Amino acid sequence: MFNMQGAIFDLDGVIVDTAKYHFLAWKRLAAELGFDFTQADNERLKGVSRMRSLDILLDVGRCAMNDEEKEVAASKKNAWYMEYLGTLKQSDMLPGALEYLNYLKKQGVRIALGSASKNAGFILEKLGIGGLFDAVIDGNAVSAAKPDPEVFLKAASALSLSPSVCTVFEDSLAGIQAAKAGGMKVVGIGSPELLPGADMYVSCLRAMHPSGV
Ligand code: B16
Ligand code: MG
Repeated sequence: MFNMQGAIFDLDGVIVDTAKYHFLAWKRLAAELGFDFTQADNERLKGVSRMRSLDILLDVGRCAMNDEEKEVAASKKNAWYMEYLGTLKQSDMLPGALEYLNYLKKQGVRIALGSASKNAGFILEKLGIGGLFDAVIDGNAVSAAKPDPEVFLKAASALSLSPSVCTVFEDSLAGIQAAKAGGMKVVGIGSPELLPGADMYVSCLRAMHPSGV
């Protein structure tokens, strides 16, 4: 494997599948606005910021909103999303994620979160894994969205490590581009066809654990 002194994890699609809850909330907003929003449309929102996601949704429904209306709509969607997250628990983590985090911890690898979500702290708390992270850089801490490397550079810096000894785990194309732009190794969670540019690919974090848990 790579010289991995730091491991930086994306949240949605890597540690936990929150995309299904985002989908329910965006679909509810679309219904209120009078149009349908499909699973295929939802794929376009993965790894994308909340406000950019709203723009994509409005594009799907051919709707226009001014900035004030957008703020109201995004807040409404987020309230529904947080309500859906209410039942989230540790057993909802993606296969092998908890085991791999614990394994890295035992190996002395420093661990950070690098997510676009402004709800990352809340989600880590619901999963009961906040204590495993040496640093959390989320949507509240960055000004430039992926594929800009800011989130991962801030994560490496918070771990006091050079990007060259950090490995990023990502499920979105913009995230892979961000990690490469930051000079890090990147493991794509998914397929090379959908996520070109990663250094290696696995279907989930279970495949990273040496004992294959
Ligand atoms: P929030 P990640 C991303 O998480 C999601 O993939 C994306 O669908 C969402 O719009 C974004 O977080 C912002 O989330 O509304 O909670 O701030 O993959 O970067 O961990
Ligand atoms: Mg993701």
